[in-house]
Amino acid sequence: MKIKILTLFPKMFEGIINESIIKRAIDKEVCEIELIDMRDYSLDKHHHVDDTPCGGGAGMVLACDVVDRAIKANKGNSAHVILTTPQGIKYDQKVAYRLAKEEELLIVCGHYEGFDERIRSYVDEEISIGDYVLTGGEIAAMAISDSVIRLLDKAIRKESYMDDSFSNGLLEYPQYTRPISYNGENVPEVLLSGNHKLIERFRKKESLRKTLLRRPDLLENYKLSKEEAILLEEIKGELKWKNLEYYYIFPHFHLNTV
Ligand code: 6GU
Repeated sequence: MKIKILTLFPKMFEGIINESIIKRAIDKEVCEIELIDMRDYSLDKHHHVDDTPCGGGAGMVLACDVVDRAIKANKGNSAHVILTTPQGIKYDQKVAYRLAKEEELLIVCGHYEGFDERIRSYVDEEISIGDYVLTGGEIAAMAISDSVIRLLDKAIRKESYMDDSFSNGLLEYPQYTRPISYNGENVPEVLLSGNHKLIERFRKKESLRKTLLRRPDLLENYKLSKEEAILLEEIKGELKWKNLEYYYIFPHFHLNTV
């Protein structure tokens, strides 16, 4: 896969392209990341890319002609063009899987003070990485690139992401490693039993328990298998299913109902 990123701050990406999994994926030619400085597409001799807002008001607005030229010069005939903006569709693992199927992505980093509305006409879709505001689209572009690249064949072992939180619609089960006993907390015995059937059942159940306690919204759209439905009933029995238990296990959880 090729990912081209149109940005005013190419240096911000040095960290992710020079470290860890993403660097390895680039070295293995699983993907290529090209950083393109939007300023190169300004016709202005001072390389201005933004201007004051029509109608007045504070801040500067990224100009549509600069972005249009930059997209046209870099999209080739097949790149899927993404604009990062808090007004886009909310990014999640499903979107990551969809984007991972593209041959080429062109990510246009939104501007911290706003961009000309007409830029929307030059992109295929708009993506937000959550309901909070970043100073610019660069960190969003990094989050999108990172989550897509790790799904590419040969970037990481498939088994490493098959059980990821969200990949099957649930949060991931808890993991442990040595020491077996630490500060009075022990690794669950079943994980030391060598019984793969029981281990699988434990993981499925704890994955459901985590999801129920931390992200009950994910369960609303999740189709339970027969086995999972039984496990979930077991869990609810164990928790005695009172709202107060949310606080006990997940103290930062905000209750909407009392
Ligand atoms: Cl894509 N851009 C900015 N500036 N802020 C965001 C965002 C994107 N997603 C969440 N917050």
